Amino acid sequence: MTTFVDLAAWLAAEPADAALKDVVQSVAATCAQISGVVASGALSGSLGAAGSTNVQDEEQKKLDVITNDLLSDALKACGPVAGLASEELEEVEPTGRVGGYLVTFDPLDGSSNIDVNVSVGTIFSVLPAPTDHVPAEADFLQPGRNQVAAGYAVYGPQTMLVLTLSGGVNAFTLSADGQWLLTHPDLSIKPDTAEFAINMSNQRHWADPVRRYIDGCLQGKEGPRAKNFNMRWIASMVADVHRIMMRGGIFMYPWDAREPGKPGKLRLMYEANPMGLVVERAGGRATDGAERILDIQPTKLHQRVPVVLGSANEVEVVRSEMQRG
Ligand code: P6P
Repeated sequence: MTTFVDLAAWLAAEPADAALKDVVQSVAATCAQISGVVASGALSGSLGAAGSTNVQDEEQKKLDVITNDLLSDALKACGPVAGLASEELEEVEPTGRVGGYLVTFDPLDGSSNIDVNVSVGTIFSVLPAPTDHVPAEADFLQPGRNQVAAGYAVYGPQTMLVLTLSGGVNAFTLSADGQWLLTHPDLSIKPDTAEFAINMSNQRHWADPVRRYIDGCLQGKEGPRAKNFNMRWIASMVADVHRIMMRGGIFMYPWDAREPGKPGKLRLMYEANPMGLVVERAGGRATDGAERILDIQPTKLHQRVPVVLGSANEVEVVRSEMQRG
């Protein structure tokens, strides 16, 4: 019978600040709670629209609101948290405390999939808080390389928590009795892949480099890539990224001409940055097509960025196409 290390024991051995471990424990415990709420679905009356829209002008699902409240309440009660920011909240929320950490999160990513029972997830990012004042929005606008921890929970056939603190990337599976057990230590992303993830319905709106890259993949063995590619698109970033963490691949949500003023759909502070840290720590790459995601200096809390991430050598192929213009 295999025995597994639980999250508390793994954190105890992790060379990180005790206060940071408290923050991670708080997020992990809340994700375990969210797993139960998501799994109950219609039985708990938590499916369907909330009848409101968020700061992104997106229709909120009931579970967007429920999960946002669970995470906000937990983090406000967690001593080392000085402030939080959420995809579902227009403004940052200081806790009144000074020092410690800032947490940004997407409480339920992929929520358009909830009502059709497809995997969704929670994404979180932890940044250092200012040491001499109660944090304001400007204090959150740090480049992703400043993150001291990041990760996600994916609510799928298994509920898993994937996180990185000071070292590599480790994945925990939620047991029937609510324990996070270390089942996938030291995740590493294969540098090469033959699997791409992109929403093909936007093809006519892409810039030329993206169109050239995907055309090359679609030409298969007879084309410039000299190999056949497979395609996946779950429309839940957490699920698409998790697949890449487990078997390699490339995920793309590039700029497109549908809304030319928008750089992309995904948000920097609580989607691209945390996923970028996890992917890089597992040996992958995360760019906006050209520049490293973690080097982008944020200017707005809810700013969007184009995202290309996954197997290092494949992300480089896209970057070369972008350089050609
Ligand atoms: P589309 C979910 O709404 C999300 O923010 C990501 O999780 C996902 O990758 C993307 O949007 C899906 O977008 O345009 O394919 O529905």
